[in-house]
Parts: sequence; structure tokens; C-alpha cells
Amino acid sequence: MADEGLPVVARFEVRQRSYLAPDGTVLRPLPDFASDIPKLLALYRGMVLTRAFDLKAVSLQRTGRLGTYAVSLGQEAVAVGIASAMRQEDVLLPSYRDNGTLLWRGTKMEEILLFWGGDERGNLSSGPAHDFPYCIPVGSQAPQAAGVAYAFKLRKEPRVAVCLFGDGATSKGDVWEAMNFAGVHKLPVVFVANNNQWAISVPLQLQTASQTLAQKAIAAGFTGEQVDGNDVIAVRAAAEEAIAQARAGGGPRLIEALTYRLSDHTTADDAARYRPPEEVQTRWKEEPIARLRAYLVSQKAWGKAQEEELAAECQKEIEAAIERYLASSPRAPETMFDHLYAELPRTYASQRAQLSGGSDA
Ligand SMILES: Cc1ncc(C[n+]2csc(CCOP(=O)(O)OP(=O)(O)O)c2C)c(N)n1
Ligand SMILES: [Mg+2]
Repeated sequence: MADEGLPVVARFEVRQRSYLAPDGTVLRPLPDFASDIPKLLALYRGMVLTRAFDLKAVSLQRTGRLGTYAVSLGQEAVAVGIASAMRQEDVLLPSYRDNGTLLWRGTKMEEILLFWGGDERGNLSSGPAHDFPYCIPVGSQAPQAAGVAYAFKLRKEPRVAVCLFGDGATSKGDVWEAMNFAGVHKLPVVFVANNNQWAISVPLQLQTASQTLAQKAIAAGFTGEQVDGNDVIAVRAAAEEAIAQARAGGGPRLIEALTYRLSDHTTADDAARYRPPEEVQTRWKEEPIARLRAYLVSQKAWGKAQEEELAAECQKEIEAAIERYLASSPRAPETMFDHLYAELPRTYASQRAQLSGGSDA
């Protein structure tokens, strides 16, 4: 071979983290926090609540009481695993599918419903005021996360920006530019690629020829790790480690969470048109909630009675939130012009006046 004798100047490896097999059996020694059963029960509750809420949101959309909604069915472990490793003062930059992450951070269900019901008041979250709202333009939250982390570094604040995006987003320049910048400046940011294998109808193999998404971090000069995104213990452990490293000045990390989008892309999509139902059925065997439940049952920490109680409690909480959402009176149309400009430009001022029934001068 022509390159014989030439020195190898770079090698890299990508590790994959998992603790629980799909049937809930333990693959390797669990991280310390997993011996704290109440902590695991809280993660379990977070996932169950997210799923129940998502399903209700879909039925609201189907009955004309909500706009388009992006379900996180099958991806609850990423939401809860990441959010539970963050501190209040850290900053979350979520994607439109991160419902469970927002719920864990304190956003109220009725706020989420307001947002997807087309009411901007839904962005006034009861979660940390410094968290970013749902990001709809794919990948644009990544440069914002690098900016947030740059500010933390300049101000010498021990805080971390945590940014979630999908596999499709990793093909965007925004994500690469953000990672490159974060690598150069060793910024306190954790990027999480929620690899659910699909970007609407585009499968992963048409998204990238790269063997993993995690290795994209290596070109930016920092560690990329794969984690079983259906194993909430693994997600939580990876997030804890990455966030601690970032907080201590050790720079960014990329976590590629391997999941599967069990639902349609959104309520405006019909995935049966582009992916075989057998694929979805197979992936149901790996989903995160049954997995943690099986482990908890094996530890005698969970049973049928608790499951029924939890389901009823979640339904009650969700129903109450839906009632509050449906009872909120719609905003006046002219308010769409408010909060955009310190001083409304003339053209908008006249449109606003028209809408509110006043003069259009
Ligand atoms: C900049 C931009 N381009 C296109 C779209 C339309 N769009 C919405 S979601 C999506 C696919 C994103 O896939 P992925 O990043 O894998 O996230 P997932 O939906 O699977 O969570 C596209 C192309 C958009 N919202 N923003
Ligand atoms: Mg995707």
C-alpha cells in the first residue's frame, strides 16, 4: 500500500453507555445514584407523566382543541434523564419535542398546551425564567447554547448550557458551528443529539454516512459519547458526568442518545406512509418505561398497585391542567404585535389599530 510507513496522526474511539437491557436486567455495575430507589421512582414517574401528557395532547389536537403537537413517545428517558441531571441555574435550550424536559424543569402543563394552542402566553413558563422556549427552527438552538455558555465563561459563573436537538439537526451548519466554537473556547455546554433514527421521513442512513453522531464532537476537539437513550439510568449518568465536567471548566461534551420515535413526527404527519410498521413494533420492545419498570419490579420496589395509583394520579393532574387550559380566554388578535418592538413601527401600529377596531391612521 502507498501509505505504508506513514505515521498515524489521529485515532479516535466512541464509547457506548448502557446499564439496563431491554428486559430490565442489569448489564454492568450501576452508577451510585441508582442505589437510591426514591430517585429512580422519581425518574419513572417523570417518564410516565410525560407519556400520559403527550397522549392527552394528541387527543386534544384530534378534537380540534390544540394545534400541531410533537409527541415524544419512546423518548421519555432522554427528557427525564437529562433534565434530572441539571441544576436550577443551568440553562435549557430545548427542541420542540422536549416536553418531558420542560415538565421536569417546572413548566406547567397548561403552559405547554397554551403554546401549542397558538397562544404566546404559553412561553411565559413557570420553569426557570432563564430557560429558552421550545425551538422550532431545526438546530438554531445550538449556536444560542454556545452563546449562553460563552456568557457563563466570561462572567465566570459555574453554570452549564444544555442543548437538545435531533439527528436531523446534526446535518445543519448551525450545530457544527456551535460545536466548533464551543470546542475552541472550551465552553460549559452539553450538546445532546436525540437520535430517534428519523427526521420526519428521512432515515438516519440518508442523514449521514458517519458511523455515529457522537464522533462529530471529535472533529470539534471534545468527547462524544453514545448512550442507550432507552435506559434512563444511562442517560442520567452520562448527563451528570458531562454537566459536572462542563461546570468544572473541562469544556463541552456531546451525548448521542440512541432512541426511536415511536410516534408520527407530529400530529400533522402519517409515518405509516414511509416506514414499515414491523420496524416500529420491533422498537416497542426497547422502550424506556417498561425497561425501568421491569428493573424496579425485580428490586421489589414496584408493583401493580403502585402502577395503578400512579396512572390515576397522572390522569388527575393532566385533566386539571386541561381544564385550566380550556378555561383560559383567548388573547385579543392585536396582541400579536406586542412585545416585538420597544416602539412599534408605523405599518404595524396601523395594523394593530385596525384589529382592535380603532382608526388605522
Ligand atoms: C430550519 C428548519 N428547516 C426545516 C424545518 C422543518 N422540520 C421540522 S422538524 C424537521 C426534522 C427534524 O428532525 P430531527 O432533527 O431528527 O428531530 P426530530 O423531529 O426527529 O425530533 C424538519 C426538517 C424546520 N423546522 N426548521
Ligand atoms: Mg430525529
